[in-house]
Amino acid sequence: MDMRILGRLTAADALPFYSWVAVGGAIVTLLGLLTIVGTITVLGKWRYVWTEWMTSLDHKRIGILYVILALVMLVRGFVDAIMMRAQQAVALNSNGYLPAQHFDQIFSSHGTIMIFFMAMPFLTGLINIVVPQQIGARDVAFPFMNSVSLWLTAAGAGLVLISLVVGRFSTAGWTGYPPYSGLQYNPGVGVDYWIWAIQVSGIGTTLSGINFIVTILKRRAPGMKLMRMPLFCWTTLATSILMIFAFPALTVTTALLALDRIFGMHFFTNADGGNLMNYINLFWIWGHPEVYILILPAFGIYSSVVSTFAAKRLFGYKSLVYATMAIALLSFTVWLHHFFTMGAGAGVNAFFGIATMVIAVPTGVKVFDWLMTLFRGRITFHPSMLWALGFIVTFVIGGMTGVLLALPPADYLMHNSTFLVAHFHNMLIPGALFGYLAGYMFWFPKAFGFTLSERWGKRAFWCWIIGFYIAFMPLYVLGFMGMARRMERYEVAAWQPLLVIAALGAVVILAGITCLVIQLVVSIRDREHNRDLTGDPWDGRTLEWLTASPPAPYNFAILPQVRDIDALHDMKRHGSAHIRPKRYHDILLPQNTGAGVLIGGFAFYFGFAAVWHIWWAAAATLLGILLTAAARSFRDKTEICIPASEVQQIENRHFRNLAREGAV
Ligand code: HEM
Ligand SMILES: [Cu+2]
Repeated sequence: MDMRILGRLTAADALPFYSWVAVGGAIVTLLGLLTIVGTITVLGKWRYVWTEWMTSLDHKRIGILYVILALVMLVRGFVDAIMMRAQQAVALNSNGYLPAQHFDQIFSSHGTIMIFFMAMPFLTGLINIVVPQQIGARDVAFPFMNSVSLWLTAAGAGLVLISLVVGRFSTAGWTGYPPYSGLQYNPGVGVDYWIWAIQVSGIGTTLSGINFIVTILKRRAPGMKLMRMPLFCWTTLATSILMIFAFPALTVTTALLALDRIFGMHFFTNADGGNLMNYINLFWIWGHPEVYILILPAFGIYSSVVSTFAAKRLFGYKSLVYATMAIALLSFTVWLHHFFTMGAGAGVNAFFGIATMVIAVPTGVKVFDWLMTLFRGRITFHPSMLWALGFIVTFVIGGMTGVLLALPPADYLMHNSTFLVAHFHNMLIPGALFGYLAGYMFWFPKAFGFTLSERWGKRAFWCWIIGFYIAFMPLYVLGFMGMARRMERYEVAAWQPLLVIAALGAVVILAGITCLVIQLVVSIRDREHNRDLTGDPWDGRTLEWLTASPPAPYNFAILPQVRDIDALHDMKRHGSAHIRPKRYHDILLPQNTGAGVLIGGFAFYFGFAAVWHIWWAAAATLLGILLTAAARSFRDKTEICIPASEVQQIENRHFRNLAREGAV
């Protein structure tokens, strides 16, 4: 152990002078930070940002912050992707433009960012914004814990970003397999950044899982039986259950790896009594459920979108619920398909191969139900609907390549090839990201009170889907041609044309990302024109469309009474959607607190200190977290009261808007 004041942090090897590309990345990262801080300062908005957003315990605000984090990290993760595509397009018999070590950092940070800091915050953000409203609640069960989760996630993302400026990131891939991630082969700080970024954000995710489970079980409006919940609430429940069972496994795995690295323990070194296969088993006990944590919420979003824009009740509601829960359960039974080559017997491999294929059954049920919902529906081609349609077609292709990989003998040939890279992008881009983007365009007006430009949304969709096919279909072929994943240079001339095509596909996706940015900018510019005063721009079917857009801090002045699956649709049919109560009551809401931000800040410094072995600082920050949590728990007054008169004023405004639009 290092006992110097700054641990192993010395300016000489901390700064990224090993490659000009890395220096460029560091500068861009710093400029990005400066731009954000500078803009808020110049506009004089720090007070507003702090009191209205950073310290807010309102689930909708927390959700929006999560989504902003996800979109920023999507751009960062995509920059990594396009750099890799550019490198592989030119690296035939040459070193390309990226030093090997740097290329390795890029695929590691790309995978890590996309999974942990793009997809996870995106889905957590959407759940936060939508689920409490869909179940007719005023907030999540534990609003303060919600804020802690957000800031722990942000702290983890911060650690990945800072690794580009001070030190380096891991070169061991997003999975961090030993022995390469062990001290012997990877003595620098890269793997430690990876470990602590995951550790800090992973605890936030576990807390989120607890929060959503309790929220859904305890906070439903009167009459909202479990079997009347919108599908998105069901998939949230399933995802949250997976979060609380799977993430602790990851926490333990990376903690053991940290012990190996810091204290020379031997959990995962094959010498001295350890076994690296323990790591791989533990990692995928988290890792396989993780892909369903990413995909199930998207399934819920597609269910909402498809039934809304087909103007029909969801076909086979019950079968969708059972299929969701079956997928959640089965996801824990297949982890071994990630290492068929471990050397287990044929019987073990056959079991896990078949278990994997069984998941195709409930998934097929879902696809069937969505198609039947579309059948004879009055279809509106809103961009969200396009994402859903693009998903159905593309996801089925990815599913079939997955069944192929589930055959142990086939997997022996393909598992480390670009075929695998094509397969999992084929699942995760349509199966997760398209769903989040569909949800983003669907619920944006709910969060902000105006709709997003449909024209730019459609352009974004077409660029993404076309770009996806051009970028990833060649990788299937390259896999058959024997190209391994994670190659920074190669000598096989026949691969190059396909890699160039794949790079062009990434450029088309870049156009898609650009469209997303333009969409946001023009929609904000035209917001008065796109204003939605009813709170229900798509003739929605579920309760979130009953609230105003943006909703009052308390969502519902009077908790709604639920009598049907599509609660709002049912109310509209009976003319009972917007009935004024005789009188309003005082409403208690959680009071803002800076404690969540403080805990996130401490966690960031804890991670940084642990990476650099600055042990006194690590101890101090842990103490800081404990004291902050203790101080917060001693506070008696954690709620504010919105008096009935103020509720009435807010509701009057909403009813005036509804009247103006002819909705009441
Ligand atoms: C947006 C377009 C995307 C492009 C162009 C892209 C491209 C790439 C490339 C070139 C690689 C390295 C392939 C190799 O090993 O040779 C890669 C790896 C990977 N990508 Fe993506 N990607 C994209 C989106 C995503 C998304 C949305 C996710 C997850 C939600 C994701 C997750 C991963 C993971 C986990 C790896 C493996 C990293 C590793 O090898 O450790 N990617 N991607
Ligand atoms: Cu798996």
